[in-house]
Order: sequence, then structure tokens, then C-alpha cells
Amino acid sequence: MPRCTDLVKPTPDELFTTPEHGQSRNAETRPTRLDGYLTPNAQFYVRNHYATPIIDRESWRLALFGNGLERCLTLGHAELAALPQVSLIRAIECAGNARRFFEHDFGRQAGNAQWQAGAIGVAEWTGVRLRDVLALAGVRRDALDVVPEGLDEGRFARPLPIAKAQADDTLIALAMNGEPLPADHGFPARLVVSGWLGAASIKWLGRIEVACQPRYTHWNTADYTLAGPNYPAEPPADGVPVTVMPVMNVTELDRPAYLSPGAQVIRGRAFSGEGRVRRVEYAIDDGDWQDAELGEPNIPAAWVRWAFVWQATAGEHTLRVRATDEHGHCQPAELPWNDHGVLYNAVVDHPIIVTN
Ligand SMILES: Nc1nc2c(c(=O)[nH]1)N[C@H]1C(S)=C(S)[C@@H](COP(=O)(O)O)O[C@H]1N2
Ligand SMILES: [Mo]
Repeated sequence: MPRCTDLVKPTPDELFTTPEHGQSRNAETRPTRLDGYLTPNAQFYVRNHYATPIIDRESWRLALFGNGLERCLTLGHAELAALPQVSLIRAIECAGNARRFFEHDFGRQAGNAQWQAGAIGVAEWTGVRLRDVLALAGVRRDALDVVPEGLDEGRFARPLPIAKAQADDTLIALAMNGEPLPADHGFPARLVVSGWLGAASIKWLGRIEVACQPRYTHWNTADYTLAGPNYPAEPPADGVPVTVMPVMNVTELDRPAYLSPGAQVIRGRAFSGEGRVRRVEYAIDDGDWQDAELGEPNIPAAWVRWAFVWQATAGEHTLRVRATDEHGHCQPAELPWNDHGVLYNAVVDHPIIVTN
């Protein structure tokens, strides 16, 4: 039985959790159930602001318009599929991933779905470069912002600067892990904006405006911003709009984890929106930081799998893990509060209980 009634795919308990405040349309991947490098489509987290719309591929159209283009253009699926296709392995991570830990640190909840660390997935996305599609309509030299819009009920839309829209690895994806996009992940076409907050990767793409003026929607002014007393407002935004996702770790253990004494392989995945992860360290209880072993592949703006062997001894323990990316950015020991609970990437204490 699918538990998320606004979703098409089944979200069984053994593969997903539902973040508190998550309504019936958000489903969080259980990292303990991941196996290979890629997140299978059936296990990929879903973050929907509205119910998944069911779209007919044959009648679906993508409309391009706006004063930043030479001409308006409408394309169907077959026309997109006939353009040069690109495949990329990239993560999509919700800006609100790990939001629940704000409550852990500050004793009160920051807004919205209370994700643990499972609002991230890595897939191979295949489609056309957004740049190639925009070029068909002619991008004017003074184009500034691109506003991709979804066909879901609330027309979810989150502007991008033209430079990011035209990056090599910004795609209109038609396929995910070698299959047509699943309904919940944006069928028939979604954006994949590498390294940026998940909210930029608009699903069920219907329209793209290219504007010579700055563009604002609810989702870059009143949400997906760093807002509150620690951050300056950037009117009309209530804070600093989120762009690149910072270095982050997902440990493949339940909270708390129950393990048996003896040699245990502890695993996880570390990600940085800014490039490759260079190092993952761990510390048990009050012990020193030690290096975990990094696996292959290690793809920029995707993730790297890490592992270490721990000689578990009976009792209660605390594991801490921190990742560092190729720019030297490391997960902080603590993080200031922000009202929408975005970009939580502080090192968290992971409780482990070792019993026979
Ligand atoms: N049209 C549309 N696109 C959307 C959303 C949405 O609600 N509607 N949610 C965004 C957010 S906040 C995230 S984190 C990602 C999640 O992608 P996924 O559901 O494929 O994991 O989609 C983004 N694209
Ligand atoms: Mo998100």
C-alpha cells in the first residue's frame, strides 16, 4: 500500500520515512537501505509542494518566453528528445535536508518538513542542456534571470541566474537512471541544477521565462532563504536566497543504531555541491579524528561512499563524522539558527548502542 497518497510510487516503510509535518507527499530515503552508488528510482526521496500531477507526454509542451529571448518558442517531447543528449551523475539534495537537527540543537523546530539526513539522492540524469534549448530561442546579451515553472497545482517556480542556467551541467532531464522520469520525479521533463538546492531542479517543467530584470517568486523570497536574526534580509527576500549546497554527510545507521560487539563496518556517503569530497573523518566517543576510507567513484556534486572498521565494545557510544571538500570546506561543529531551517550541515552526534 502506498503510504503517501499524493504520490504515485509506493513509499513502503522499509524504504522510506515520512518527515514530521511532511503531509502525505514527502518521503525520505532510508540511507540504511542504500546499496550501490546510485539511488534507485524506487528509493529516491520525494519533496513535493503539491500532489504529483499526471502529465500526458504527447500533448505536453514546454513554452519559452520573456524579454531576455529573441523569440518565443514551444517544444514538444519529441523535439527535445531529438536534440543532443547528455548523461550526468549528480545529487539532488533538499535545502531542508537534516532540518530536524535544528530542533536537536536549539530546542525548537525550524519551519517545514522535519527531514533527517535522507532528503538527498544521486541519479544518472539524461536529457538536453538547458543552454542548448535556450539557444534555440536566442538568449539576449542582457538576459539576467531564468524562471523555470512546474505544471503542479501551485506552479512551483524558483529563479536561476542566467549563468547557472547556461552551465555545462544544467540539464532538462527526460530520464533518470536509464528510465523515463518517474511521475513523482517530474515526468516528462525536469530541471537538474547541479550542486544547487533541490528546489532549483523544477519538476514537471511547463514554462521557462528568460527575463532582463531580476525575478522573484515565493520560493526565493519567503522560503529557501537563510532568514532570521543571524542573516541580512535582501529585499524583497526575507534573507539570503540559498544557492549552492554545502558539504554534508549521511551515515548509513539508524538513530540510534543497535550493533553487536566486534568488528563492524560503518558506512556512509558524503556530498558537496561545490565539487568533490576530499576527506571524511570520524571520531568515536572522545577519541581522536581518524580518516575513513573513500570509495570510487567520487563524482563532483554527487557523493562519495566512505567506510571504516570499528571494533565495537558493549555499551553506549557516540559517533561523529565530518567531511571536507576539495575547496577545504569542512562541516562545522555547530551552526547558527535560521528560521526556515535550511542548509543544516553541522556535525551531529550519532548514538550507537552495542549489545550482544
Ligand atoms: N514543480 C515542482 N518542482 C519541484 C518541487 C515541487 O514541489 N514542484 N520541489 C522541489 C524541491 S524543494 C526539491 S528538494 C526537489 C526534490 O526532487 P525529488 O522529489 O525528485 O527528489 O524538487 C524540486 N522541484
Ligand atoms: Mo527542497
